[in-house]
Amino acid sequence: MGDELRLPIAADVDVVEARQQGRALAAVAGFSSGEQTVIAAAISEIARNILMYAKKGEIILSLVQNGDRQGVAVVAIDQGPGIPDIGRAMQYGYSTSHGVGAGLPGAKRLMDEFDLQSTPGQGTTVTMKKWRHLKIHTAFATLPLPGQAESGDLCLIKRVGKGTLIAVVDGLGHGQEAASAAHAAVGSLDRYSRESLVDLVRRCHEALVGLRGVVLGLAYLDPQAATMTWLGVGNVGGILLRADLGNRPSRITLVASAGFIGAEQAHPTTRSVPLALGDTVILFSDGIKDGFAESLMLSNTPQEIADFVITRHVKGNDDALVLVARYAR
Ligand SMILES: [Mn+2]
Repeated sequence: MGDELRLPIAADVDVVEARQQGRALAAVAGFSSGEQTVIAAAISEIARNILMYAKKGEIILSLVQNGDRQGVAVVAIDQGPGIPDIGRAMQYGYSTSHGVGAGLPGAKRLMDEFDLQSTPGQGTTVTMKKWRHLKIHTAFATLPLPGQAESGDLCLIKRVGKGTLIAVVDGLGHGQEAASAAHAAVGSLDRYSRESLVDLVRRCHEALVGLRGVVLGLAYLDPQAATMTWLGVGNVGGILLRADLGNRPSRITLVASAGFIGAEQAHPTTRSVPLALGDTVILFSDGIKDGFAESLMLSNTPQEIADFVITRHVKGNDDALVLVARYAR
């Protein structure tokens, strides 16, 4: 970190070089191939802007870090004539030259942060950054009650907007009727996944007319806001295990509302908690024994954790399901 790559820009070949170096640095920072292309394109635009208006200048590339996030910073400096009207220069389609690219507004659109400083007669400095957002990694494991063809425990893992909706649904009892109720509830969660968690509970309630009830744990993890909202109804478990044990409670337990969904309208309350890098959320049905958290290794992957819980902590007298989600790179 902190190492800068300074690239002179005075000819077309320099633009190509800056582009390639920017792509390489983005790869080092862990950006996907598609994101590398976006960053290279933004570098191209500001490097061409230097050639077009100032004839020569410099592009400075570096890795940057902000809390949990990593990214790439691109600074373009020239001592050219400067931009007399920045507002106008940032409008699409505006160009005093006969360039073709999307120019500065194009670069701004491609990056997460964009700052332009320009003094007529002295030059222009463009500073832009692209951040790698953390992701939600998920896994689950399930084990039906021995002798039953179908499990009454189901889960949903679905990308919704920028985040991920996760749910563990346990149809009351076990066997085919429990499975039918759980399928109806999960189908409803899937269909109305963009609605609020409280509305989703109502949707499940409506979908369960004439069927058995279900209990469920529901959470929406938003990697950009770094928050999780969750709720529970009935006998279902949820824990948030903190990756960083310093200064914070190392564990938060989901407090589920009493009852179940399907008979009376449930009115659960949602709770929001901030997420930090490496935090791990586990939702589980009551076929899993309580108290497994102490035995977990948070260095394991979500799938390893799910497999471990389903192998070692199943009660054996009910269907069992465990869902693991982690906020990580
Ligand atoms: Mn159960």
